[in-house]
Amino acid sequence: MSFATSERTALLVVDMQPDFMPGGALACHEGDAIVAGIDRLLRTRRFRHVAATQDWHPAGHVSFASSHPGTQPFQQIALYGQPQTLWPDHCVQGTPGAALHPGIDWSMADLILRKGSDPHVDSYSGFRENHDRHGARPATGLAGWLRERGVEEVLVCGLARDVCVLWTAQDAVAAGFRAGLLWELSRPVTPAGDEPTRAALAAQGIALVHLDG
Ligand code: VGL
Ligand code: ZN
Repeated sequence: MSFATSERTALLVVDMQPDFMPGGALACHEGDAIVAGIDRLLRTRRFRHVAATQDWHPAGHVSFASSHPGTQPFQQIALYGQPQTLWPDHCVQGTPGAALHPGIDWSMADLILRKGSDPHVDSYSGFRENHDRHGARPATGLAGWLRERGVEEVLVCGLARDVCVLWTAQDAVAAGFRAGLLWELSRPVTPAGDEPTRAALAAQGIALVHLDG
């Protein structure tokens, strides 16, 4: 897909935070490699609408392995009847690892949306929390924010390609937006996740967008 933007296109920058960088609490593979590119893209001022998400968990969050005695990070458990991957403690509210990455000029971000602050529910997507204890996926309000601004199409970049970026793109489509994933401006937690990610994008009509396209 070529990379044309209009007044009706929004850029969504997902979870660009130190904890997701190499050496961080929940490092993404080559997560630091996309910092400069995202900064450059923002500085082009090509996007009329820019929203950033910030993973923002209270200490003791339900997604932390440390909250479930006897478990290890990256293990899966059942939570409210749904699979939940357990993670190392990460993006704890107010800690340096949870900050917006200082290598990006955030001036162009119109909205900074924090997610994952319910101690009992994880939240990968910028649009909806993961399944809660009642089986619902509460909305964050992002779809309404975009719709009220006349947005019809979103381009998603950031971290992690196989987790929060993918879920955000999928929920964008479910909310009625066209969606594309900026492949070169995302990186996975697990490189082995790239094939399933490509398959999920193809199955759900999410465009794989190349910056030089
Ligand atoms: C993420 C796992 C847990 C992400 C956030 O930003 O992709 N992954 N929390
Ligand atoms: Zn998280």
